[in-house]
Amino acid sequence: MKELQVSHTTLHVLKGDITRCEVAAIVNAANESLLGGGGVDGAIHRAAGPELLAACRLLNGCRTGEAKLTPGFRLKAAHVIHTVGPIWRGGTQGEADLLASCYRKSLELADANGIRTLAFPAISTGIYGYPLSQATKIAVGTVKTYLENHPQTLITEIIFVCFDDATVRVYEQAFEDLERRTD
Ligand code: AR6
Repeated sequence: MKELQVSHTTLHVLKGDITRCEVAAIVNAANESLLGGGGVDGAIHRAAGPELLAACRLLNGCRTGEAKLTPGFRLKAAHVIHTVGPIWRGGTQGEADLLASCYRKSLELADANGIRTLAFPAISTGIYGYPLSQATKIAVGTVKTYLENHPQTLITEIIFVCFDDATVRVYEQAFEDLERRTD
């Protein structure tokens, strides 16, 4: 599927289930309790096994826009980066900054832990109701800016994992828009 090169890092769009990704870390779209939930969070906890919940209990939750790290336990990924996206409340409650912060903090945590490959879900666009095209621009734009501002990053591969075709199309469009802007 579509790729975008940003300095020495390749961004990919992939359709599928993030729990099956063979990367060093997968990002979880969690809630502030970090004690599990539905959507991608539920899928990650099921695939990682009960040890993940036990590890999350020790973290004392996570504020919206922040990120915390655990092992991946039974996942193929060695690590899970748990981040908490904003609940969409019409766009006037700082949602865009908080969503950008999720991506930035996740990348900082990856770099701080020597993680070279990671996969993001479309944070906040499911149960939390963030409009998909706006969220996607923030996701791809924030990652690109981070990579441009961190030439020493260890990260070589970032996969945006989309659960359905509609999401794939929106991410591919966002890649094309960025490509066009740098031509
Ligand atoms: N792999 C990849 N993407 C997935 C998967 C999967 N296995 N499952 C769902 N998605 P959501 P949010 C997509 O609702 O909006 C939880 O209860 C999904 O189609 O998982 O940030 C938490 O505990 C959508 O595109 O996360 C929080 O309470 C995207 O992942 C709340 O939901 C995000 O949807 C967080 O809501």
